Amino acid sequence: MDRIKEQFASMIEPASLEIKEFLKEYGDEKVGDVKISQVYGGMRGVTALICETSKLDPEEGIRFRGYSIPELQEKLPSYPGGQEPLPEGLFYLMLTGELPDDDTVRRVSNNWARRSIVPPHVFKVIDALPETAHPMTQFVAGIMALRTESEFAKAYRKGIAKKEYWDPTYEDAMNLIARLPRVAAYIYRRMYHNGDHIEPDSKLDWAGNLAHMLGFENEEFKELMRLYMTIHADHEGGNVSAHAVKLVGSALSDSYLSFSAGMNGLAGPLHGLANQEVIRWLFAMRDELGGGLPSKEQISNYVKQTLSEGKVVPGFGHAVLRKTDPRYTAQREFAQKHMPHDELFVLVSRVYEVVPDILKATGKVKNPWPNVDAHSGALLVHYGLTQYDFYTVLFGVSRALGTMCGLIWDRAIGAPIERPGSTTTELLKKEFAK
Ligand code: CMX
Repeated sequence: MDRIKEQFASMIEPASLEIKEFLKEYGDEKVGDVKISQVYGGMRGVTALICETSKLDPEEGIRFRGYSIPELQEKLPSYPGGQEPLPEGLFYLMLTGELPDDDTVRRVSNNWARRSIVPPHVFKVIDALPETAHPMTQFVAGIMALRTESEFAKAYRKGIAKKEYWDPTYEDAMNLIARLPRVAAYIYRRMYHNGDHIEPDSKLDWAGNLAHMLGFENEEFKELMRLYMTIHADHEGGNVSAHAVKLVGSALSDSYLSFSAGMNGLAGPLHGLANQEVIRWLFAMRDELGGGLPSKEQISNYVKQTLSEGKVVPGFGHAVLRKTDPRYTAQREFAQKHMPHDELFVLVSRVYEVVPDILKATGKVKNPWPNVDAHSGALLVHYGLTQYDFYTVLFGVSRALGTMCGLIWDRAIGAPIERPGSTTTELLKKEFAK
């Protein structure tokens, strides 16, 4: 058994016991009342899930196992000579609740490198799709093709005991995380570089190797990938991608089935696809205004035009957050450090100065501030990754870290199948509209 797995195995019993005892004592307490408006309103603000890996505070933003993004930047190990946190470290933190040292992070890197070989049929499945198929379509097809390797599906068929479910789930999760960068890079090179693929470099870390396979050898870009993969990894349990993984996983669907469900959710424009939509929208604005850097007044008019056409301003707003997303801030700081005069970064900054007041003035947008997707594309464009249709795939690779930790824990503690109740308008009216 590998050492990470061994350590995780030793945590299962105490954690299960803790939950059991907590439930015994407090199981009948209430965590809140649900209003009819919440039943119709996408369950906003209803606490109905357990997610141990991270918690989102509306005012403060995300904390991973209690650590904010600046704290992760300070406390997680970096690549030799680098400054950004290694996503391997965040994975370990989310899985075990403990901060890793350099050795542990190297162990995670090596573990994933050992598992990273993608079977050839996965590439054939991707190749069977037209090159014009959206990268997220190709990504989900690739994930489903990887499912032939599912250890959980094999073990379940043989007749595994409930107590052991976590073990093949851990294997699947680790294999999936290890293989996703290769699948993502394959799609990118297939679509945008004539299928001129780049072999992995097993000496590199997980995110550095992804950059390398995409075709970017610039050290700064590798640092960006490390930061990117860290900040997109998890956003507590109720967002569409994380919840879809958890929901589908609760039927004992394996990691591949569950993760692809999450990726189908991430591919929606109100969720992860917003990173592509932001750059598409910024480029369209620039083109319409004749190129160059638009003035604040021009941006303001363009934003108002977007709203008047009944569209959303991509990259702004959030279902939970009520302030600027700290993931936006982390990316802004990266830009200020590495590319302060980049024209697209200056445009993103101007948009930040203009949009919130306009959204506030609508009187209905609850959070006028930018989210993670408002910034990520500008950084990628700077280093030459301009093919914005691909951006959500990068988000997806990162999201595997949090969702797979969650799934391993769900199997370890025997989380039950999800089955919330539903009702009808007629029944609600009968009960309340007297
Ligand atoms: N532009 C225009 N209108 C917006 C808006 C925006 N950026 N954000 C919210 N609104 C509108 C909503 O569409 C809604 O309008 P209606 O009442 O006419 O339906 C109203 O304001 C109230 O919405 P809300 O309660 O403030 O926001 P929700 O929780 O319903 O939705 C989100 C949250 C993210 C879907 C929404 O803010 C949005 O569409 N933003 C743009 C897309 C985006 O950036 N998504 C990425 C989010 C982060 C991520 O998951 O990656």
